[in-house]
Amino acid sequence: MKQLAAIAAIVAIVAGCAQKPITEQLEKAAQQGKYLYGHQDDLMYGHTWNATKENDHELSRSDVLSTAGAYPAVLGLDLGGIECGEDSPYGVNTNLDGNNFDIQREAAVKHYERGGIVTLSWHPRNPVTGGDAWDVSCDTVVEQILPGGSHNELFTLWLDNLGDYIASLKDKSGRTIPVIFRPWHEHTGGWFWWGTGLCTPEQYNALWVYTYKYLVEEKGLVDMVWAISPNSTSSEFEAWEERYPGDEYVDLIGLDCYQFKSPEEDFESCNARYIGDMRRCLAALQRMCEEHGKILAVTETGFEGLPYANWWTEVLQPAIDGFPISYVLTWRNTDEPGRRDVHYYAPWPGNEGEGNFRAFAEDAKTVFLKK
Ligand code: BMA
Repeated sequence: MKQLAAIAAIVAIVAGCAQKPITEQLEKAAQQGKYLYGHQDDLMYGHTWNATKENDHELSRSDVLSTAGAYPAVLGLDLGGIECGEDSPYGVNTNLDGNNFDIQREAAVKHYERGGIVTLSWHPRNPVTGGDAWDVSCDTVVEQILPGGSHNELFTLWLDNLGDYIASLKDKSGRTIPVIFRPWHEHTGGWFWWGTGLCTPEQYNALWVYTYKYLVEEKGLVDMVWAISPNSTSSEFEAWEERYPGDEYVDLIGLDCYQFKSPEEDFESCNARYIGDMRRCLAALQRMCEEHGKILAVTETGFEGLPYANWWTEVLQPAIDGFPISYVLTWRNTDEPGRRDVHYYAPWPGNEGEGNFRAFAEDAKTVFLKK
């Protein structure tokens, strides 16, 4: 009998391990009709401050905390530049948006220890041309970095640097924290070197599987939730299914969908268009998630500069409510002089959208981190 119990315990442990730690948190929110709120680089900088520039290791500031009264539940961080190791073109130990990678590591761990979820995106340089993620001047980059290609060795080294950094995100007990990893995003658009028109669906899927196997099997990063994020501009839903590496390699399917307004357009039609696009895409993605047994999210969204004061409750919520999304993340609030009054996606103290954002945070459906 004792032996049976021991076997049962081992089976339970193994079965328990199979469930990735974060997935439960995300699934629970979606099942309760709630969604976590996320903000990119939230602890790293805001409208008038920057942890890297001030060498601030406290990491207690947040534009979201200052306006909504609570930290976002999801913290987005980007690894662009880590692949180059010491040769990061953005400066020593610095990511593409100026974050110091050591401070960023501390931010990730702090957020996790406060009970939050960390999601890592990655805007890697172009390994063939030496340009950035947006350099689409060469349409054979993916082909050249896959096994057998001329730049496979360099790319594998890049994955190694990336994996080392992710593995170094350790909590107090020395364990690597679980994260949502979201590589090769917006691949149904044509603006990143891994996008549509720059590689075949087979090559895209092979790139994903190569990345997965390297990070999971070689680097031992077994707790990552793998998120794939097609973008909304493509109305061909088949493209989402075609550029999908397979259920074994994906845990979450998210949508990247922004609101854009031309000067001629009025808010009424612009808001309606965004709500319509989002709902049409989320309906299709919900179906896809159900068919594949995956978690749904809005992995990136926002209206740059929040030009519509009641955006949160009058535009964003009507766009996403009713879908079983686990989280919704808005993009970053830069502090760069000359850009900070334009490039922000969450309110900051004194911004006219503050009140409406607080209403959004107080809504029973949204999940923030209590202080
Ligand atoms: C874009 C902008 C850029 C930034 C990039 C990666 O949408 O915010 O300034 O470098 O995301 O974070």
